Amino acid sequence: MPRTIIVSNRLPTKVQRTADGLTFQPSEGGLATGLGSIYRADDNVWVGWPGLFVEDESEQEFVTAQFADDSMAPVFLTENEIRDYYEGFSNGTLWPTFHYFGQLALFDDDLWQAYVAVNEKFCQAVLAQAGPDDTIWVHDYQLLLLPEMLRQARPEATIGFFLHIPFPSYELIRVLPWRAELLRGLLGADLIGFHTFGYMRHFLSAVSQLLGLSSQHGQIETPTRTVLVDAFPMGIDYRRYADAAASEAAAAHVRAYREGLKDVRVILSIDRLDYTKGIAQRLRAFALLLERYPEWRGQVSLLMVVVPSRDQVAQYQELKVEIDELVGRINAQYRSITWTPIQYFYRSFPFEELAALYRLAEVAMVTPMRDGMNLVAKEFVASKADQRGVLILSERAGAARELSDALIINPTDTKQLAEALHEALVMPEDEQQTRLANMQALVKQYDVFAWTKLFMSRLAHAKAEQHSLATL
Ligand code: GDG
Repeated sequence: MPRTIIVSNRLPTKVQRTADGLTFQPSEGGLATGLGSIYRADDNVWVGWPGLFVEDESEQEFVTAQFADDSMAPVFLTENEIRDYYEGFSNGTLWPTFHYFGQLALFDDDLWQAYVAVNEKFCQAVLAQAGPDDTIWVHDYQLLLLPEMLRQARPEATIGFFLHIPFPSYELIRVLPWRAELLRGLLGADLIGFHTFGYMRHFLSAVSQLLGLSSQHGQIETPTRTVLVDAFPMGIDYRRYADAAASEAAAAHVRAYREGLKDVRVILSIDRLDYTKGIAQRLRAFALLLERYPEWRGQVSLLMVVVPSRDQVAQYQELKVEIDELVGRINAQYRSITWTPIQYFYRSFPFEELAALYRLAEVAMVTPMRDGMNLVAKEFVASKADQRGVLILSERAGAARELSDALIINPTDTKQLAEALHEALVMPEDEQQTRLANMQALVKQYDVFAWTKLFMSRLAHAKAEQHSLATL
């Protein structure tokens, strides 16, 4: 029976080195949840890096055996590969370029060579798993070259690719010395998916301007094949968030938090530490709210969760210092003995507590500078059983295309953001309800399971069309 091989940089399990040896924990990420139903079924398998350096051969065998029980095949990376392919080219070159932070991008041919070599390594790992009739679904910016490498090895294979981050304007892509290779790498796929039509348009324009390949209705004609390109906005496991937020466990957490917070109103902010997320701008907007509307002092707190991420990279360390200083300054300026303006956490929360935070908050500030989709926005919407709450959402998050009932803002416009905060805090309940009901209907219908199903069926369809054209 044909199988599905999922490929992503990280496996959907967190492996950690502790005093007692290696520990394995399922990841709660959206991708792991959405694809969980696929890769655990039949003989399907997920190929990826376990997320840490495993040098010892016997330890590698132990990890491989643990993963095999859960339908996963690990790709081990050396310390140099982690530094040059992952932290270097993926997070130091592609991540800033694709999020319009071109000035931060590294242009270093050694990093590029490591990226090519690791994509090759993934290719070998996939080929070791995949039979000729299997479907291969590759994910994200760390593996842009993989579709074409697989195509060279298996010309008939069914290969899908999904990009989780924005695809930027041609003007950013053209700056990359390796732009043509990257685009050709992607064109090895039969179907290339993006979160929005905007990203898809940018991709088609880059392919046309840099490779001279035209397209019609999302179909690119290469000299040898037709490649289909389409938008598939990723969803969440709606029920999981709605149920968790409505649970007695979440209610108990909320009661406990309320003892400390008293009746202060809560604005929520949750992200990984990243310069794309607009965390510092958000803090400045909150400070401006307190300055312009002194009536909110003592009444409202910003509960800000920053999840540690990429803390080996200098830019991320600098951003952490900037956020620490801003929080310190704003709290020192406005706080009282009984009220803290910003409740700041630099850590992650267990899922049950995250659900409680979504339930507790009246306003969520999701204001990235750029974000492929942003699942936090959808999770907040799903968590509001009583349909009370306001989402403030950046126009530059992919989610803004669908969640048009949020208060949509430009995250660099601090004044607009401060005004949106005020508007959210005074919004009548019936208006909150109408907006949330509209957004809930959408997030519920296009959940992560629908997303997976749609992508897989489009991929099967694209392949079938190619076959019928080839036999004409
Ligand atoms: C990339 C793209 C795109 C956060 N804090 C905690 C926690 N989280 C969970 C959230 C959410 C996930 O992490 C973050 O997902 P996002 O979509 O917001 O952002 P990225 O990590 O940058 O993801 C993004 C996504 O891929 C999917 O395609 O939407 O644009 O950048 O699920 O709930 N989970 C727990 N504790 C925390 O403290 N348990």
